[in-house]
Amino acid sequence: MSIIATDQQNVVIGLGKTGYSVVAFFAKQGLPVVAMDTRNEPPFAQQIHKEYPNVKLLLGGLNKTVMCSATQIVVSPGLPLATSEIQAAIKAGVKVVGDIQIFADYAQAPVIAITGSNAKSTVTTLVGEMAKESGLKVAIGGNLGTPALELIDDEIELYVMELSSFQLETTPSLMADVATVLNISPDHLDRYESYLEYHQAKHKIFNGCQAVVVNRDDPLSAPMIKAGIPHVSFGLDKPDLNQFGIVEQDSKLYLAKFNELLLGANELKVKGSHNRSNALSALALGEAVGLDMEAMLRALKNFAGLDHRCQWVGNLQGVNYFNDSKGTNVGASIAALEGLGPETEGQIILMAGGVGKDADFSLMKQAVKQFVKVLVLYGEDSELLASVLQDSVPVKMAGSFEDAFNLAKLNAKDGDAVLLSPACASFDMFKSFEHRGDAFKKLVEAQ
Ligand code: UMA
Ligand code: ADP
Repeated sequence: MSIIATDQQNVVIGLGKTGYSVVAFFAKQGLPVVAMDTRNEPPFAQQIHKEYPNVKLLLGGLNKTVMCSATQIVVSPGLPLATSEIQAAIKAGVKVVGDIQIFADYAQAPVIAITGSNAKSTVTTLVGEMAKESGLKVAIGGNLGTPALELIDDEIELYVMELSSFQLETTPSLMADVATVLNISPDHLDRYESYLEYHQAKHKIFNGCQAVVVNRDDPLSAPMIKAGIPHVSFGLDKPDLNQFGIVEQDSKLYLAKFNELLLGANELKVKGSHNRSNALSALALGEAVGLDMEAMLRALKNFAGLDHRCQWVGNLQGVNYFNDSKGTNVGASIAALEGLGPETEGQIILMAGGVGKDADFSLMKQAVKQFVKVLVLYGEDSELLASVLQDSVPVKMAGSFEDAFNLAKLNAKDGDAVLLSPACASFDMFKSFEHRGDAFKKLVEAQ
Protein backbone atom coordinates (compact mmCIF):
# COMPACT_ATOMS: atom_id res chain seq x y z
CA MET A 1 0.00 0.00 0.00
CA SER A 2 1.54 3.34 -0.95
CA ILE A 3 1.33 6.21 1.48
CA ILE A 4 1.30 9.72 0.12
CA ALA A 5 1.94 12.39 2.71
CA THR A 6 -0.36 15.33 1.95
CA ASP A 7 -0.12 18.85 3.37
CA GLN A 8 -2.54 17.89 6.11
CA GLN A 9 -1.57 14.43 7.25
CA ASN A 10 -3.04 13.17 10.50
CA VAL A 11 -1.45 10.03 11.82
CA VAL A 12 -3.38 8.09 14.45
CA ILE A 13 -1.36 5.63 16.49
CA GLY A 14 -3.11 2.74 18.18
CA LEU A 15 -6.28 1.07 16.96
CA GLY A 16 -8.02 0.38 20.25
CA LYS A 17 -11.07 2.29 21.53
CA THR A 18 -9.25 5.61 21.45
CA GLY A 19 -7.71 5.18 18.01
CA TYR A 20 -11.06 4.19 16.56
CA SER A 21 -12.73 7.30 18.01
CA VAL A 22 -10.00 9.59 16.63
CA VAL A 23 -10.07 8.02 13.16
CA ALA A 24 -13.87 8.34 13.06
CA PHE A 25 -13.70 11.96 14.24
CA PHE A 26 -11.23 12.96 11.50
CA ALA A 27 -12.76 10.80 8.78
CA LYS A 28 -16.24 12.26 9.36
CA GLN A 29 -14.74 15.69 8.72
CA GLY A 30 -13.16 14.46 5.50
CA LEU A 31 -9.63 14.87 6.86
CA PRO A 32 -6.96 12.50 5.54
CA VAL A 33 -5.87 9.91 8.08
CA VAL A 34 -3.21 7.25 8.29
CA ALA A 35 -3.67 4.83 11.19
CA MET A 36 -0.93 2.61 12.62
CA ASP A 37 -0.53 0.02 15.30
CA THR A 38 2.41 -2.04 16.48
CA ARG A 39 0.14 -5.09 16.53
CA ASN A 40 -0.75 -7.14 13.45
CA GLU A 41 -4.37 -7.44 14.47
CA PRO A 42 -5.37 -4.53 16.70
CA PRO A 43 -8.94 -4.55 18.02
CA PHE A 44 -10.55 -1.98 15.67
CA ALA A 45 -8.60 -2.47 12.41
CA GLN A 46 -11.32 -4.42 10.63
CA GLN A 47 -14.09 -2.08 11.73
CA ILE A 48 -12.13 0.96 10.51
CA HIS A 49 -11.40 -0.75 7.21
CA LYS A 50 -15.13 -1.43 6.76
CA GLU A 51 -16.52 1.91 7.91
CA TYR A 52 -13.77 4.23 6.65
CA PRO A 53 -12.19 2.57 3.61
CA ASN A 54 -10.26 5.74 2.74
CA VAL A 55 -8.24 5.52 5.92
CA LYS A 56 -4.82 4.02 5.29
CA LEU A 57 -3.95 1.26 7.74
CA LEU A 58 -0.36 0.35 8.59
CA LEU A 59 -0.20 -2.60 10.95
CA GLY A 60 2.49 -4.64 12.65
CA GLY A 61 4.81 -1.73 13.41
CA LEU A 62 5.15 2.06 13.43
CA ASN A 63 6.35 3.68 10.21
CA LYS A 64 8.87 6.34 11.20
CA THR A 65 9.02 7.92 7.75
CA VAL A 66 5.29 8.52 7.61
CA MET A 67 5.25 9.73 11.20
CA CYS A 68 8.08 12.20 10.66
CA SER A 69 6.30 13.79 7.70
CA ALA A 70 2.93 14.06 9.46
CA THR A 71 1.26 17.34 10.35
CA GLN A 72 0.00 15.89 13.58
CA ILE A 73 0.22 12.56 15.38
CA VAL A 74 -2.54 11.51 17.73
CA VAL A 75 -1.17 8.83 19.99
CA SER A 76 -3.30 6.40 22.03
CA PRO A 77 -2.82 6.31 25.80
CA GLY A 78 -1.59 2.71 25.86
CA LEU A 79 1.56 3.60 23.94
CA PRO A 80 4.32 5.39 25.90
CA LEU A 81 5.68 8.64 24.46
CA ALA A 82 9.13 7.16 25.01
CA THR A 83 8.50 4.80 22.05
CA SER A 84 11.47 5.42 19.72
CA GLU A 85 9.42 6.22 16.58
CA ILE A 86 7.34 8.78 18.53
CA GLN A 87 10.50 10.35 19.91
CA ALA A 88 11.89 10.59 16.38
CA ALA A 89 8.74 12.38 15.19
CA ILE A 90 8.89 14.81 18.13
CA LYS A 91 12.54 15.55 17.27
CA ALA A 92 11.48 16.14 13.65
CA GLY A 93 9.14 18.87 14.93
CA VAL A 94 5.86 16.98 14.47
CA LYS A 95 3.04 17.92 16.84
CA VAL A 96 2.22 14.88 19.02
CA VAL A 97 -1.00 14.99 21.06
CA GLY A 98 -3.63 12.64 22.46
CA ASP A 99 -7.37 12.41 21.91
CA ILE A 100 -8.05 14.55 24.98
CA GLN A 101 -6.25 17.53 23.42
CA ILE A 102 -8.41 17.23 20.29
CA PHE A 103 -11.45 16.95 22.58
CA ALA A 104 -10.39 20.10 24.47
CA ASP A 105 -9.98 21.98 21.19
CA TYR A 106 -13.49 21.07 20.01
CA ALA A 107 -15.66 20.88 23.18
CA GLN A 108 -18.02 23.86 23.37
CA ALA A 109 -19.58 23.25 26.82
CA PRO A 110 -17.86 23.55 30.22
CA VAL A 111 -15.52 20.70 31.17
CA ILE A 112 -15.02 19.20 34.63
CA ALA A 113 -11.69 17.33 34.52
CA ILE A 114 -10.96 14.67 37.10
CA THR A 115 -7.79 12.68 37.69
CA GLY A 116 -6.08 11.02 40.64
CA SER A 117 -4.47 7.70 41.41
CA ASN A 118 -7.76 6.44 42.81
CA ALA A 119 -11.46 7.34 43.03
CA LYS A 120 -11.61 8.84 39.51
CA SER A 121 -14.42 6.63 38.22
CA THR A 122 -16.45 6.95 41.40
CA VAL A 123 -16.20 10.74 41.52
CA THR A 124 -16.71 11.16 37.77
CA THR A 125 -19.87 9.04 37.89
CA LEU A 126 -21.13 10.84 40.98
CA VAL A 127 -20.60 14.31 39.49
CA GLY A 128 -22.36 13.07 36.34
CA GLU A 129 -25.35 11.96 38.45
CA MET A 130 -25.38 15.35 40.19
CA ALA A 131 -25.42 17.15 36.85
CA LYS A 132 -28.28 14.96 35.57
CA GLU A 133 -30.23 15.62 38.77
CA SER A 134 -29.64 19.35 38.18
CA GLY A 135 -31.36 18.96 34.80
CA LEU A 136 -28.30 19.36 32.58
CA LYS A 137 -27.58 17.45 29.39
CA VAL A 138 -24.30 15.95 30.49
CA ALA A 139 -21.70 13.71 28.82
CA ILE A 140 -19.54 11.47 31.01
CA GLY A 141 -16.48 9.56 29.87
CA GLY A 142 -12.78 9.68 29.01
CA ASN A 143 -10.69 7.01 30.71
CA LEU A 144 -14.02 5.80 32.12
CA GLY A 145 -15.89 4.08 29.31
CA THR A 146 -16.68 6.22 26.28
CA PRO A 147 -13.65 7.82 24.58
CA ALA A 148 -13.73 11.61 24.74
CA LEU A 149 -14.23 12.32 21.03
CA GLU A 150 -17.33 10.11 20.90
CA LEU A 151 -18.93 12.45 23.44
CA ILE A 152 -18.60 15.65 21.39
CA ASP A 153 -22.08 16.97 20.65
CA ASP A 154 -23.38 20.53 20.24
CA GLU A 155 -26.33 19.79 22.55
CA ILE A 156 -24.17 18.82 25.52
CA GLU A 157 -24.26 21.37 28.35
CA LEU A 158 -21.51 19.88 30.53
CA TYR A 159 -18.69 17.36 30.08
CA VAL A 160 -17.51 15.35 33.09
CA MET A 161 -14.23 13.72 32.14
CA GLU A 162 -12.15 11.08 33.90
CA LEU A 163 -8.57 11.46 32.70
CA SER A 164 -5.63 9.13 33.22
CA SER A 165 -1.98 10.11 33.50
CA PHE A 166 -1.46 8.40 30.11
CA GLN A 167 -4.04 10.72 28.55
CA LEU A 168 -2.77 13.82 30.32
CA GLU A 169 0.82 13.25 29.13
CA THR A 170 -0.34 14.17 25.63
CA THR A 171 -2.64 17.05 26.63
CA PRO A 172 -0.62 20.27 26.79
CA SER A 173 -3.60 22.64 26.96
CA LEU A 174 -6.76 21.20 28.50
CA MET A 175 -8.27 24.56 29.63
CA ALA A 176 -10.88 22.86 31.86
CA ASP A 177 -13.49 24.94 33.68
CA VAL A 178 -12.57 23.10 36.86
CA ALA A 179 -9.83 20.52 37.36
CA THR A 180 -8.81 18.26 40.21
CA VAL A 181 -6.19 15.70 41.16
CA LEU A 182 -8.16 13.75 43.76
CA ASN A 183 -5.13 12.05 45.29
CA ILE A 184 -1.69 10.81 44.33
CA SER A 185 -0.09 7.53 45.32
CA PRO A 186 2.32 5.36 43.35
CA ASP A 187 0.88 3.59 40.29
CA HIS A 188 2.02 2.65 36.78
CA LEU A 189 5.68 2.77 37.85
CA ASP A 190 6.38 0.21 35.16
CA ARG A 191 5.63 2.98 32.63
CA TYR A 192 7.21 6.03 34.31
CA GLU A 193 10.88 6.61 35.05
CA SER A 194 10.03 7.97 38.48
CA TYR A 195 7.17 8.80 40.85
CA LEU A 196 7.84 12.48 40.08
CA GLU A 197 7.29 11.92 36.37
CA TYR A 198 3.93 10.23 37.11
CA HIS A 199 2.99 13.12 39.42
CA GLN A 200 3.90 15.68 36.76
CA ALA A 201 1.79 13.88 34.15
CA LYS A 202 -1.24 14.05 36.45
CA HIS A 203 -0.75 17.75 37.12
CA LYS A 204 -1.06 18.62 33.44
CA ILE A 205 -4.77 18.54 34.16
CA PHE A 206 -4.40 22.06 35.60
CA ASN A 207 -2.97 23.59 32.39
CA GLY A 208 -5.07 26.64 31.58
CA CYS A 209 -7.88 25.73 33.99
CA GLN A 210 -10.40 28.29 35.30
CA ALA A 211 -10.77 26.82 38.81
CA VAL A 212 -9.26 24.04 40.91
CA VAL A 213 -10.48 21.64 43.57
CA VAL A 214 -7.80 20.46 46.01
CA ASN A 215 -7.69 17.58 48.51
CA ARG A 216 -6.56 19.01 51.89
CA ASP A 217 -5.61 15.50 53.03
CA ASP A 218 -3.15 15.02 50.18
CA PRO A 219 -0.55 17.76 49.63
CA LEU A 220 0.43 16.15 46.30
CA SER A 221 -3.00 17.07 44.93
CA ALA A 222 -2.29 20.82 45.18
CA PRO A 223 -1.31 22.45 41.91
CA MET A 224 1.55 24.84 41.26
CA ILE A 225 -0.53 27.42 39.44
CA LYS A 226 -0.72 31.15 39.22
CA ALA A 227 -2.27 33.01 42.14
CA GLY A 228 -5.75 34.34 41.48
CA ILE A 229 -7.30 31.12 40.16
CA PRO A 230 -10.26 30.27 42.41
CA HIS A 231 -9.69 27.17 44.43
CA VAL A 232 -11.87 25.18 46.82
CA SER A 233 -10.65 22.37 49.04
CA PHE A 234 -12.19 19.20 50.44
CA GLY A 235 -10.95 17.01 53.29
CA LEU A 236 -12.04 14.83 56.16
CA ASP A 237 -11.39 17.53 58.78
CA LYS A 238 -13.52 20.52 59.79
CA PRO A 239 -13.74 22.92 56.83
CA ASP A 240 -12.83 26.61 56.80
CA LEU A 241 -14.95 29.29 55.14
CA ASN A 242 -16.23 28.16 51.69
CA GLN A 243 -14.46 24.78 51.94
CA PHE A 244 -15.94 21.25 52.15
CA GLY A 245 -15.25 18.85 55.02
CA ILE A 246 -16.63 16.79 57.88
CA VAL A 247 -18.22 18.24 61.02
CA GLU A 248 -19.00 16.16 64.10
CA GLN A 249 -22.10 17.14 66.04
CA ASP A 250 -23.78 15.15 68.84
CA SER A 251 -21.47 12.21 68.03
CA LYS A 252 -22.71 12.18 64.41
CA LEU A 253 -20.65 12.96 61.32
CA TYR A 254 -21.94 15.38 58.67
CA LEU A 255 -20.74 16.44 55.24
CA ALA A 256 -20.46 20.20 55.54
CA LYS A 257 -19.58 23.40 53.73
CA PHE A 258 -17.83 25.51 56.38
CA ASN A 259 -20.35 25.37 59.25
CA GLU A 260 -23.39 24.54 57.15
CA LEU A 261 -24.35 20.87 57.66
CA LEU A 262 -25.27 19.41 54.26
CA LEU A 263 -25.94 15.71 54.86
CA GLY A 264 -25.47 13.11 57.62
CA ALA A 265 -22.61 10.78 56.67
CA ASN A 266 -24.88 7.86 57.60
CA GLU A 267 -27.26 8.91 54.79
CA LEU A 268 -24.66 7.91 52.20
CA LYS A 269 -25.16 4.45 50.71
CA VAL A 270 -21.43 4.14 49.99
CA LYS A 271 -19.39 3.26 53.08
CA GLY A 272 -16.02 4.19 54.51
CA SER A 273 -14.14 7.43 55.06
CA HIS A 274 -12.70 7.30 51.52
CA ASN A 275 -16.24 7.52 50.17
CA ARG A 276 -16.99 10.55 52.36
CA SER A 277 -13.95 12.15 50.76
CA ASN A 278 -15.29 11.20 47.32
CA ALA A 279 -18.68 12.74 48.11
CA LEU A 280 -17.06 15.98 49.27
CA SER A 281 -14.89 16.26 46.15
CA ALA A 282 -17.96 15.76 43.95
CA LEU A 283 -19.82 18.53 45.78
CA ALA A 284 -16.86 20.90 45.37
CA LEU A 285 -16.55 20.12 41.65
CA GLY A 286 -20.28 20.46 41.04
CA GLU A 287 -20.46 23.75 42.90
CA ALA A 288 -17.55 25.11 40.84
CA VAL A 289 -19.66 24.85 37.67
CA GLY A 290 -22.81 26.11 39.37
CA LEU A 291 -24.78 22.88 39.96
CA ASP A 292 -27.72 23.23 42.33
CA MET A 293 -26.79 22.14 45.88
CA GLU A 294 -30.18 20.51 46.63
CA ALA A 295 -29.98 18.48 43.42
CA MET A 296 -26.40 17.44 44.21
CA LEU A 297 -27.41 16.23 47.67
CA ARG A 298 -30.31 14.23 46.23
CA ALA A 299 -27.94 12.53 43.78
CA LEU A 300 -25.49 11.85 46.60
CA LYS A 301 -28.15 10.14 48.75
CA ASN A 302 -29.16 7.89 45.84
CA PHE A 303 -25.62 6.93 44.80
CA ALA A 304 -25.01 3.26 45.58
CA GLY A 305 -21.42 3.17 44.29
CA LEU A 306 -19.94 1.34 41.33
CA ASP A 307 -19.48 -2.40 40.99
CA HIS A 308 -16.05 -3.74 42.02
CA ARG A 309 -15.30 -0.77 44.32
CA CYS A 310 -15.60 -1.95 47.95
CA GLN A 311 -18.88 -3.52 46.85
CA TRP A 312 -20.69 -5.72 49.37
CA VAL A 313 -21.46 -9.00 47.62
CA GLY A 314 -22.80 -11.24 50.36
CA ASN A 315 -22.70 -12.62 53.89
CA LEU A 316 -21.71 -16.21 54.61
CA GLN A 317 -21.94 -17.48 58.21
CA GLY A 318 -21.74 -13.97 59.64
CA VAL A 319 -18.80 -12.94 57.39
CA ASN A 320 -19.29 -10.03 54.98
CA TYR A 321 -17.66 -10.34 51.54
CA PHE A 322 -16.47 -7.20 49.71
CA ASN A 323 -15.41 -7.06 46.07
CA ASP A 324 -12.82 -4.31 45.60
CA SER A 325 -11.35 -5.76 42.42
CA LYS A 326 -10.77 -2.18 41.15
CA GLY A 327 -8.22 -1.84 43.97
CA THR A 328 -5.43 -2.22 41.42
CA ASN A 329 -2.70 -0.30 43.24
CA VAL A 330 -1.32 0.03 46.75
CA GLY A 331 -3.09 3.33 47.50
CA ALA A 332 -6.50 1.89 46.60
CA SER A 333 -6.06 -1.16 48.81
CA ILE A 334 -4.89 0.99 51.73
CA ALA A 335 -8.00 3.17 51.29
CA ALA A 336 -10.22 0.08 51.17
CA LEU A 337 -8.66 -1.27 54.40
CA GLU A 338 -8.84 2.10 56.16
CA GLY A 339 -12.38 2.65 54.89
CA LEU A 340 -13.82 -0.76 55.80
CA GLY A 341 -11.55 -1.62 58.76
CA PRO A 342 -13.15 0.67 61.36
CA GLU A 343 -16.63 -0.48 60.25
CA THR A 344 -15.80 -4.21 60.57
CA GLU A 345 -16.70 -5.86 63.88
CA GLY A 346 -13.90 -8.45 63.64
CA GLN A 347 -10.91 -8.29 61.34
CA ILE A 348 -10.31 -8.40 57.59
CA ILE A 349 -9.08 -11.37 55.60
CA LEU A 350 -7.43 -9.67 52.61
CA MET A 351 -7.11 -11.38 49.23
CA ALA A 352 -4.39 -9.72 47.14
CA GLY A 353 -2.07 -10.42 44.23
CA GLY A 354 -1.66 -10.20 40.47
CA VAL A 355 0.63 -7.89 38.49
CA GLY A 356 2.25 -5.41 40.85
CA LYS A 357 3.44 -2.86 38.26
CA ASP A 358 6.72 -2.35 40.20
CA ALA A 359 4.82 -1.01 43.22
CA ASP A 360 6.31 -0.52 46.66
CA PHE A 361 4.15 -2.89 48.74
CA SER A 362 5.83 -1.82 52.00
CA LEU A 363 3.49 1.20 51.95
CA MET A 364 0.70 -1.22 52.90
CA LYS A 365 2.39 -2.41 56.11
CA GLN A 366 0.65 -0.10 58.54
CA ALA A 367 -2.90 -0.63 57.25
CA VAL A 368 -2.32 -4.39 56.99
CA LYS A 369 -1.00 -4.55 60.57
CA GLN A 370 -3.93 -2.52 61.84
CA PHE A 371 -6.84 -4.24 60.09
CA VAL A 372 -5.82 -7.59 58.54
CA LYS A 373 -6.03 -10.95 60.35
CA VAL A 374 -4.76 -13.08 57.47
CA LEU A 375 -3.35 -12.08 54.09
CA VAL A 376 -4.11 -14.55 51.30
CA LEU A 377 -1.90 -14.12 48.22
CA TYR A 378 -2.19 -15.42 44.66
CA GLY A 379 -0.86 -14.58 41.18
CA GLU A 380 2.32 -13.31 39.55
CA ASP A 381 3.64 -11.04 42.29
CA SER A 382 2.47 -13.08 45.30
CA GLU A 383 6.03 -14.00 46.32
CA LEU A 384 7.06 -10.34 46.24
CA LEU A 385 4.02 -9.32 48.31
CA ALA A 386 4.78 -12.10 50.80
CA SER A 387 8.43 -11.10 51.16
CA VAL A 388 7.44 -7.53 51.99
CA LEU A 389 4.39 -8.14 54.21
CA GLN A 390 4.99 -11.46 56.00
CA ASP A 391 6.57 -9.72 59.01
CA SER A 392 3.40 -7.65 59.47
CA VAL A 393 0.71 -10.34 59.19
CA PRO A 394 0.20 -14.12 58.84
CA VAL A 395 0.38 -14.94 55.12
CA LYS A 396 -1.20 -17.86 53.21
CA MET A 397 -0.06 -18.61 49.66
CA ALA A 398 -2.65 -19.86 47.17
CA GLY A 399 -2.05 -21.71 43.90
CA SER A 400 -5.14 -20.34 42.21
CA PHE A 401 -7.79 -17.66 42.68
CA GLU A 402 -10.32 -20.25 43.85
CA ASP A 403 -7.76 -21.62 46.26
CA ALA A 404 -7.26 -18.09 47.60
CA PHE A 405 -11.00 -17.68 48.09
CA ASN A 406 -11.25 -21.00 49.96
CA LEU A 407 -8.32 -20.08 52.21
CA ALA A 408 -9.90 -16.70 52.96
CA LYS A 409 -13.23 -18.34 53.80
CA LEU A 410 -11.53 -20.90 56.02
CA ASN A 411 -9.77 -18.21 58.03
CA ALA A 412 -12.80 -15.93 58.52
CA LYS A 413 -14.94 -16.10 61.64
CA ASP A 414 -18.31 -14.54 62.48
CA GLY A 415 -17.92 -10.72 62.42
CA ASP A 416 -14.86 -10.76 60.13
CA ALA A 417 -14.89 -9.53 56.55
CA VAL A 418 -13.29 -11.04 53.45
CA LEU A 419 -12.00 -8.29 51.19
CA LEU A 420 -10.74 -8.80 47.64
CA SER A 421 -8.58 -5.71 47.11
CA PRO A 422 -5.63 -7.01 45.08
CA ALA A 423 -3.31 -3.92 45.03
CA CYS A 424 -2.34 -5.30 41.61
CA ALA A 425 -3.54 -5.41 38.02
CA SER A 426 -5.45 -8.51 36.96
CA PHE A 427 -4.07 -9.45 33.57
CA ASP A 428 -1.88 -12.39 34.69
CA MET A 429 -5.03 -14.41 35.43
CA PHE A 430 -8.03 -12.41 34.17
CA LYS A 431 -9.19 -10.37 31.18
CA SER A 432 -9.88 -7.31 33.33
CA PHE A 433 -10.60 -6.15 36.87
CA GLU A 434 -14.31 -6.74 36.11
CA HIS A 435 -13.60 -10.36 35.16
CA ARG A 436 -11.67 -10.83 38.43
CA GLY A 437 -14.45 -9.21 40.51
CA ASP A 438 -17.10 -11.33 38.79
CA ALA A 439 -15.08 -14.48 39.55
CA PHE A 440 -15.04 -13.47 43.23
CA LYS A 441 -18.80 -12.79 43.23
CA LYS A 442 -19.50 -16.16 41.60
CA LEU A 443 -17.46 -17.91 44.28
CA VAL A 444 -19.45 -16.14 47.01
CA GLU A 445 -22.74 -17.01 45.32
CA ALA A 446 -21.71 -20.65 44.84
CA GLN A 447 -21.28 -21.29 48.58
N1 UMA B 1 -1.02 -1.11 22.11
C1 UMA B 1 -0.08 -1.73 21.35
N2 UMA B 1 0.31 -1.13 20.19
C2 UMA B 1 -0.21 0.05 19.76
C3 UMA B 1 -1.17 0.68 20.55
C4 UMA B 1 -1.57 0.08 21.72
O1 UMA B 1 0.42 -2.80 21.70
O2 UMA B 1 0.21 0.51 18.68
C5 UMA B 1 -1.46 -1.75 23.39
C6 UMA B 1 -1.15 -0.89 24.61
O3 UMA B 1 0.14 -1.13 25.09
C7 UMA B 1 -2.22 -1.35 25.58
C8 UMA B 1 -3.38 -1.75 24.68
O4 UMA B 1 -2.86 -1.84 23.38
O5 UMA B 1 -1.80 -2.49 26.29
C9 UMA B 1 -4.53 -0.75 24.71
O6 UMA B 1 -4.03 0.55 24.47
P1 UMA B 1 -4.92 1.66 23.76
O7 UMA B 1 -4.24 2.96 23.94
O8 UMA B 1 -5.29 1.24 22.38
O9 UMA B 1 -6.22 1.59 24.68
P2 UMA B 1 -7.74 1.94 24.31
O10 UMA B 1 -8.45 0.72 23.88
O11 UMA B 1 -7.77 3.10 23.40
O12 UMA B 1 -8.27 2.34 25.75
C10 UMA B 1 -7.83 3.57 26.29
C11 UMA B 1 -7.53 3.38 27.77
N3 UMA B 1 -6.50 2.34 27.91
C12 UMA B 1 -5.28 2.62 28.37
O13 UMA B 1 -4.96 3.72 28.74
C13 UMA B 1 -4.30 1.49 28.43
C14 UMA B 1 -8.79 2.97 28.51
O14 UMA B 1 -8.53 2.98 29.89
C15 UMA B 1 -9.89 4.01 28.25
O15 UMA B 1 -11.10 3.57 28.84
C16 UMA B 1 -10.09 4.18 26.75
O16 UMA B 1 -8.84 4.55 26.14
C17 UMA B 1 -11.12 5.27 26.42
O17 UMA B 1 -10.68 6.53 26.79
C18 UMA B 1 -8.40 1.69 30.50
C19 UMA B 1 -7.22 1.70 31.45
O18 UMA B 1 -6.78 0.63 31.87
C20 UMA B 1 -9.66 1.39 31.30
N4 UMA B 1 -6.68 2.87 31.85
C21 UMA B 1 -5.59 2.95 32.79
C22 UMA B 1 -6.12 2.94 34.22
O19 UMA B 1 -7.31 3.26 34.43
O20 UMA B 1 -5.30 2.66 35.14
C23 UMA B 1 -4.84 4.24 32.57
P1 ADP C 1 -10.10 4.91 39.60
O1 ADP C 1 -11.02 5.17 38.46
O2 ADP C 1 -9.20 6.06 39.92
O3 ADP C 1 -9.40 3.60 39.54
P2 ADP C 1 -12.37 4.05 41.25
O4 ADP C 1 -13.44 5.01 41.61
O5 ADP C 1 -12.65 3.04 40.23
O6 ADP C 1 -11.05 4.88 40.89
O7 ADP C 1 -11.90 3.32 42.57
C1 ADP C 1 -10.81 2.41 42.52
C2 ADP C 1 -10.40 1.96 43.89
O8 ADP C 1 -9.82 3.05 44.60
C3 ADP C 1 -11.56 1.50 44.76
O9 ADP C 1 -11.84 0.17 44.50
C4 ADP C 1 -11.01 1.75 46.17
O10 ADP C 1 -10.20 0.65 46.54
C5 ADP C 1 -10.08 2.93 46.00
N1 ADP C 1 -10.64 4.23 46.42
C6 ADP C 1 -11.90 4.71 46.32
N2 ADP C 1 -11.98 5.97 46.80
C7 ADP C 1 -10.72 6.30 47.21
C8 ADP C 1 -10.13 7.48 47.78
N3 ADP C 1 -10.86 8.56 48.04
N4 ADP C 1 -8.81 7.45 48.06
C9 ADP C 1 -8.06 6.36 47.79
N5 ADP C 1 -8.56 5.22 47.26
C10 ADP C 1 -9.87 5.20 46.96
